[in-house]
Amino acid sequence: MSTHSVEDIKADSARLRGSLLESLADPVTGALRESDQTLIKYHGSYQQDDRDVREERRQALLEPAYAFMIRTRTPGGVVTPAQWLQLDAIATRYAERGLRITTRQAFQLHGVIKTELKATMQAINAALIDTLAACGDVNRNIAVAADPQPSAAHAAVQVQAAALSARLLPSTRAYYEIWLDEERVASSGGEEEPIYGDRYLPRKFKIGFAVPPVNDVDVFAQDLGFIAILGEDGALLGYDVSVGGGMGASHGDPETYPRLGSLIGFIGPDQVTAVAEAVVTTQRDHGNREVRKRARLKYTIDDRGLDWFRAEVERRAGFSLPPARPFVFSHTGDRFGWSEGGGGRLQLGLRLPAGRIVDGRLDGRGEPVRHLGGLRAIATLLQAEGDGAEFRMTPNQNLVLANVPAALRARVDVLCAEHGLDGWRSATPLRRNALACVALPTCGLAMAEAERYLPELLDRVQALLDRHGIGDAPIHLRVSGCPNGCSRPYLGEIALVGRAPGRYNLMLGADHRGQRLNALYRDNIDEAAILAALDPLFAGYARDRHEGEGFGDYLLRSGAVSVPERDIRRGIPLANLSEDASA
Ligand code: SRM
Ligand code: SF4
Repeated sequence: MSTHSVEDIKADSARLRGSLLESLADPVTGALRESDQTLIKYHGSYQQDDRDVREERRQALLEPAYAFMIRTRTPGGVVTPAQWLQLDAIATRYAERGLRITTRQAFQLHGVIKTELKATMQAINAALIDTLAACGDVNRNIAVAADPQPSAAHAAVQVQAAALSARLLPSTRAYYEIWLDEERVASSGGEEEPIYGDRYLPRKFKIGFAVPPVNDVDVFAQDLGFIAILGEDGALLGYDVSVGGGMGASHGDPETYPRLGSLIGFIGPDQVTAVAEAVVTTQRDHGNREVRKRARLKYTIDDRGLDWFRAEVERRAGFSLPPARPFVFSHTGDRFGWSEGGGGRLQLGLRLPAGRIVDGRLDGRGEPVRHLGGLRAIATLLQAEGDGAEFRMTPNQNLVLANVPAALRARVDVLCAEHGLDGWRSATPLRRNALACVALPTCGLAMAEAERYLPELLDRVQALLDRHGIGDAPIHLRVSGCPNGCSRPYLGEIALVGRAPGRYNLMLGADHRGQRLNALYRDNIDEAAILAALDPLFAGYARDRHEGEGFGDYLLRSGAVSVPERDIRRGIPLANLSEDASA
């Protein structure tokens, strides 16, 4: 769809209502009218079709197997055990393939048919979770460091992120009228949108809050990133602000590229809303509305310059930003297993391959899993006896059971073991850290497999590592079915980016801290060629790596891969912030 038609659809939509009610009521097709397919995204849903049966249905002269994906707005990915149980019941009743934890700490449900869409939305809202603005050209679900344990400031950061998420919601009542039967009133369709205006943003917008030393949210991949700066006593002093991160690119189009965010300064905790609104409205007013592929904030900044952007943000916010303060990231991964959670409580990090939570088959290999049932049993226990325990989805598609009373540990362990949820115990670091986007069969943009291919790929890469005697190397591997980069592949030490069925670009050389992008190593190759390319690199790494040296860092040191300076964010202090403008 051209940029102009998306811009027109937004402007003509009566604040995101369009003809959604008519589209939903149309019994002749499982699809929505074309413009409503754009608008429903702002309500947290995508029209999709099952690509596994697309050709078969075309030949049988049937319309595609249309169904809807629904994504929640769950800032920081936090839900109560009761909400978990409700979402599980909704997924079991209305969706296919269980629950899916996304790389932005949301739930996705796939395969909801049009006639059940409204009931599903109502059930989600009855669980006190909404889906408003989970997709579309607005601020999306806000990502927050998932592990509450390393810092006492974490709770304050989570509260601030949730408040910002609410603050940046569109004001339209369309969502409540269409899905929750709120009565239309005279002003319906003409609501003021003080932050967004009538055309909303030029493109999607993403915010993340990191709490060093962990960079699980990949803060430099966010349009707007807040890096918590903590005092010696652990108190929250404020945030360094990063702008213009983003992963999406198109094959063969140098006008599009992944970009790491640039630091523009430090703010106090009470300045978060003002800065966020200044950044969002600057992008609203100056983002590219002509060429949709160039409409993300990263291009606005590169086109106009970081100094211009910072000055504009300062002008709108009404204060200037002092230089960013020092911080250190050690890694982007999750912590698995039990740990102290503060206040005598415990927490448990669980590995969920590619975030998919199902009972039955997890992948094409026929291995049975019972993760959905297992987490249901755990949620039931925590609901009854957990006394404030909660589920936290991580940006690495995993789960943390937080604030668990120590007395429940043994019973949770039994449930994990019974349902195969203790896979983290035996998983190698490669398997623990791997990410894959959804891709086929639901993603309409997928060029190659990702989630379904991950287990097989991991088997082969692991076997290769084992052969070189480095099976325990903590390598970060990420797979995306296309260059849009939903698994943030350009921040993987090894990444496969889909080109065509069975073919990928092999990207290498990112670091463990989310501060360096990788680089293209081999273009459009199949699995055999990928393994052949990795083989000598693993041999060299096994032979020559320094103590504690990551694979990506080794590849750079050995000269196998080079990454341009603009794709690296060095640790603060930066001597001269404007140098970063060249990035
Ligand atoms: Fe994404 C589009 C899935 C995180 C960059 N993404 C899509 C769609 C909706 C396909 C579509 O437009 O038709 C995918 C739905 C697949 C499906 O069947 O469920 C999809 N994206 C996902 C999820 C579910 C991947 C996952 O495996 O977890 C993640 C949902 C996040 C959430 O809860 O909100 C997801 N997507 C990301 C991320 C990572 C992040 O935000 O940290 C990125 C890279 C960061 C960025 O935005 O730059 C990302 N998704 C994209 C893009 C490229 C945007 C661009 O600037 O060019 C698209 C395509 C588009 O927007 O046109 C896209
Ligand atoms: Fe789909 Fe591409 Fe995103 Fe994967 S990276 S979910 S294939 S849009």
